[in-house]
Amino acid sequence: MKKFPSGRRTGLMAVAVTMALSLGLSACGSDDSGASGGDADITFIPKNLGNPYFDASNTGGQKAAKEFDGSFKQVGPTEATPDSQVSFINTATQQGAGAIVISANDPKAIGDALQEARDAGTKVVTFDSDTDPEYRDVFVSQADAEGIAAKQVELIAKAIGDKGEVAILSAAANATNQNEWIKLMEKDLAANHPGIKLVDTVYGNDDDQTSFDKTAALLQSHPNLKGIISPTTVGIAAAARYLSTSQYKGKVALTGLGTPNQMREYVKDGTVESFALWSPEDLGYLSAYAADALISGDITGEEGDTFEAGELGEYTVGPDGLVGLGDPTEFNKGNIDDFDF
Ligand code: RAM
Repeated sequence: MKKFPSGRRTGLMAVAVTMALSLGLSACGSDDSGASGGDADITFIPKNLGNPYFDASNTGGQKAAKEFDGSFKQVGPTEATPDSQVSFINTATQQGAGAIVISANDPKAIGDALQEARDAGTKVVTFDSDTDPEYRDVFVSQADAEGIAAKQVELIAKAIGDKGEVAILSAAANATNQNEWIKLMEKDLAANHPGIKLVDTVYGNDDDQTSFDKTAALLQSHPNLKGIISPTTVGIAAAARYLSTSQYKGKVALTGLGTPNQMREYVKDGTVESFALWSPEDLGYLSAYAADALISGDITGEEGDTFEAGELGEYTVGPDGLVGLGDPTEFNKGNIDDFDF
C-alpha cells in the first residue's frame, strides 16, 4: 500500500490506495475484466488495452463498482486509432449498459456512436481524454490542463538549463488530452522560455514499438536535440528504454507523464531525472462513481451537482460538466520508491 498525495476537491487527506495490478488483464484482448452484478451497469472503454495506465484506471473503476454493488467491465481496442472504439460503444449500447466511461482517441470520431448510446438511455462519462462536450454527460479530468502542461515545461526547462532544442513525442495525433497539453506547452514555451526551441512533434500512437522507433528517428533528424517531452505513459517509457542504452543517455533529457513502475529503472540509471503523473487508479475510481451518480439520477451533469465518490469524498460538477481529480505529482529518485503503479 502506497500513499498517493493527489489534491482532492474536498481537501480530504490523501487516502491509501491499493495499486495492485493483479487483475490478470489481457494485453490484447477486447474484453479484459468482469465483476459482480448490481444496479449500475458500467462499461469502461480505454483508448487501448495493454497500457498499464488504463490497467490502473480499470482497477479503480472495478473497486468503485464493488463498493456501490454495480456491475463492471472493461472492453476496448488494441490500437488507439480515432474510430477503433466505435464498435465497443455500439455493443455496450445494444447491451443496455447503464453508463459508458470512455477515454477518447478523437474528440469527434466517436460522437455519433455516443449520441446513439445516450438516445438509448446510456449515460456517457468521458475520462482522461474528452470528446466534444456535446457527446457526453460529464468529463472526469485527471488534473487541470494548464497545470499538466506547465509541469512538463518546468521539468524540461530544469533538465536542460532552460536552453536548447526540444521535441515532443506524443500519443495518437488526434488524442484530445495530449493535443490540449501540447497547445498549452507551446504557448508556455513561447511566452516564458525564449531559450528553448520546439523543433518537432511526433506521434507514437500509444504503441510501444512505434514510440521507440519515433524516438530513434527524432534523435537522428535533430543532432542538436537537448530534450524530449513525452506527455504519454507509453511514449515516455519507450523513449526512456531507447535512450538508456544509446549514446544519448544523460545527454538528451527526457521528461513527461509516466507511471512510476514503468519509469523506475530509468530514473535509477540516470536516463530520466523527473517526470509527473496523477493517480490513474483514482481517476478510474472517481469516474465510476460519477457514472453511478448519473445512472441513479443523483446528478445530471449540471454545474453545481454534487456526488459522493467513496473514499475520495465529495465532488462538485464544474462548468461544461467537468469534474477534476486533483494535481499531478512529480516523481524523481527521492520519491519514486514510495509509489507502486
Ligand atoms: C497514456 C494515454 C493517456 C494519458 C497518459 C498520460 O497512457 O495517452 O490518455 O493520460 O498517457
